[in-house]
Amino acid sequence: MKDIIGKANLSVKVALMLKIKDARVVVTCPGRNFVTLRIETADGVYGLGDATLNGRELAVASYLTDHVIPCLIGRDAHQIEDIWQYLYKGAYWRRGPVTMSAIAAVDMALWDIKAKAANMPLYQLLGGACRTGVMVYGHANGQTVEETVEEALKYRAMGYKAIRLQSGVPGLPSTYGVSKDKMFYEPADGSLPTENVWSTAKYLRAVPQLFEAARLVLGEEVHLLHDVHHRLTPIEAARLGKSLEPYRLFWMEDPTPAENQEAFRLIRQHTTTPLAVGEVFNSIWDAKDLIQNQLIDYIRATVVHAGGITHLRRIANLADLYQIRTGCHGATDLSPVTMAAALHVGLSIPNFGIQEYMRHTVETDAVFPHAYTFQDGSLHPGDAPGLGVDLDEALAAKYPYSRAFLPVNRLEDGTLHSW
Ligand code: EZ4
Ligand code: CO
Repeated sequence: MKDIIGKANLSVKVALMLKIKDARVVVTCPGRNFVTLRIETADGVYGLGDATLNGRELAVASYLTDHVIPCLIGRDAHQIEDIWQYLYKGAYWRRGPVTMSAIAAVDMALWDIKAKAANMPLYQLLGGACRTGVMVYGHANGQTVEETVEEALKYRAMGYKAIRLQSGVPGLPSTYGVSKDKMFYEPADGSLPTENVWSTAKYLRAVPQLFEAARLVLGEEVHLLHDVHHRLTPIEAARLGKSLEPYRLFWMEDPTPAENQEAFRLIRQHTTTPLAVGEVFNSIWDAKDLIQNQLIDYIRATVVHAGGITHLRRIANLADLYQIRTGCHGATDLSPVTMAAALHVGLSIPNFGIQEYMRHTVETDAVFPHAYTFQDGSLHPGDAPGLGVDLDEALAAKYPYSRAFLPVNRLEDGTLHSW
């Protein structure tokens, strides 16, 4: 009895007010640029948030340093929802990737602090685990169909249960999403944007051939995915979806841009290939019509670009009502801090679908030591208190910011693509 009372008293000792004493932004480039927010409380507990916006990193760094951090000092780190509302509504200028990435970084850091203060891995505070791990998909890509399928075999040998396939398009010199490096793919590749050439006709001929070969070699068990990178019009996407039906894709991603959410209705009417979209979304309003009209099957909004854990959970909750599952963006430009946050969310929500997982380089993993681990095609966030990711600032300082852009895409006659 005494023991029980002693334990109860211990739990009361958890600080109910955690005053934010300091916050700073760390920009580092261990192979690619990352922007990280570190919030520290008067008690010495600190939290990390990712604020990386590929190709526009310094805009978010300034937003945080110049406009957000001064408003945080002295606030109670426990008041995550109130601080979220304060930064969102209080800014007057709502939404947009820069603002929402900055808010996301604050939100992640505060959840990290709260879970550390509670001495629990974050997923426990979010309701606890709904599954044993978070199924991930890796990227197999190659210049030719043969090369791509060979890469996919390597992923399957590593235990992956889901693989995204991207192949070079015959007749086009280079294709976005198809890298020279295999395991560590980095699309932001120039200090000025490189230019790719695009032909929809050539692409639409090539993709079904890739998936026909992939099913023949890889069999029926493994999940196969494909990313269109917003390159098609709705009717072209409808045609691609239809032509891929025999190969039973897990999803066709970003078939057309979604500024006009209604555009997906047209694709939906023509194909049973499942649809995923949302890696560039930054708010629930970007997804509202897509979700409420059941125009998609997977929502790809992420912790870092869609307002943090607090807002992503709101999006996931709405999606759950309409039998839509999550499939969060998880490319290398989302730091290990975002990956960890995504894993805690993915483990704890009812409608988790799949998580993208592009491996970070050894240099990035050294700057961000983390507790999450890969096993049997799934990631688990680990049981360290908080997010389970740290930042080695001394090591980070050795990698100064290096400007890098995502490529632009032009049609063969020079017209800038995509819509
Ligand atoms: O183009 O992360 O699904 N993954 C992707 C990525 C994105 C980059 C953009 O920064 O589409 O490769
Ligand atoms: Co994508």
